[in-house]
Amino acid sequence: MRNFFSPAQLGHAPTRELHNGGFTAYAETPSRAQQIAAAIGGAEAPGDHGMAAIEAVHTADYLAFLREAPARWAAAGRPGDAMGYVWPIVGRRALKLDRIDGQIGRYSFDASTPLTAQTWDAAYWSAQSVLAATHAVLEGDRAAFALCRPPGHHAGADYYGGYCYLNTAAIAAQAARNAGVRRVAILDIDYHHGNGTQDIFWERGDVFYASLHADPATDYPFYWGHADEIGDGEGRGTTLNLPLPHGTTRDPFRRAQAVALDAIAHFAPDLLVLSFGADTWEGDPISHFALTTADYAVLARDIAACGWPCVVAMEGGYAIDALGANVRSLLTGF
Ligand code: Q9C
Ligand code: ZN
Repeated sequence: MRNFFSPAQLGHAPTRELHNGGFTAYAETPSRAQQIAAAIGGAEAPGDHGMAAIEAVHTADYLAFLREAPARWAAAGRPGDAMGYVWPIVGRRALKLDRIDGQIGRYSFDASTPLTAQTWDAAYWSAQSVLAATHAVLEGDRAAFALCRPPGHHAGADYYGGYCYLNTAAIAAQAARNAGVRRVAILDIDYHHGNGTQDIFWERGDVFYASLHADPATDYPFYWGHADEIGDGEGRGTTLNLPLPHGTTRDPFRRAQAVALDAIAHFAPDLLVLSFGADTWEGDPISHFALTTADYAVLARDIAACGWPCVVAMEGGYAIDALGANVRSLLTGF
């Protein structure tokens, strides 16, 4: 199985985030990617597939904002990383504002996701890694792994948040569609709901989104991922949310995954994108499920047994010392 990762993804290193009412060290560190790369025997640098696949998912004004915001923040005389502090209430007009602070509110949804001068390059190469894995699968590989970091599933077409800037799973799914793949399914087994991916494909009948995640009644991102969210319009019935309680162990997780795989099988995809977060691990510092390292291989075998060509995109996972072993365990299942 080929693995893809670019060293340019390491440049993004925000110093801190707002967490539980105070500033803490940023959890989504460059060392996450280094630990994973070391544990899986290294990774190939992706080629540069350019902007087209990114522009097929994200709006032009959002991409321009992401690229320009850090310089504008610095020009405003601000030290440190660009961080927002004001957000529009749901339903407010999407005003075209001038000041950087207003624009951060417009293009983000939380205070845990700073922008740095290196953020754009790292996110761009994270997207190139998933595109390289997608092309490997389109060219006949059964599965390929993209060591995406920064992660992607919280980023929408025109917003960032949850440590995510460009939605790598969505970029992979849309690139496959544009290459002629008729139906694509995304299975998201990160601890958190992939609100960005859900939003991007909400009204799409050609891309199925299924997610297992901590119940948003108790967990981030709170405002998405409830069981009654099923998509709309052409996409009505092609979104499936399976919230799970704190303490979830392998067997209930595996049963929920089987429900998702059944629904995906009914949809009959030609390709699967797996959004994989290892923050479901029992020792994760910001999460509350109880999967073990060995469980990931079991879950991956259940997925692989369905027979769909599979692009695996890395999402979360914050127990740095266990992260490499957890990803290696998952990949052995393919
Ligand atoms: N006090 C991913 O796993 N912080 N993102 C939650 C709770 C944001 C996680 C704060 C968690 C984002 C890709
Ligand atoms: Zn997560």
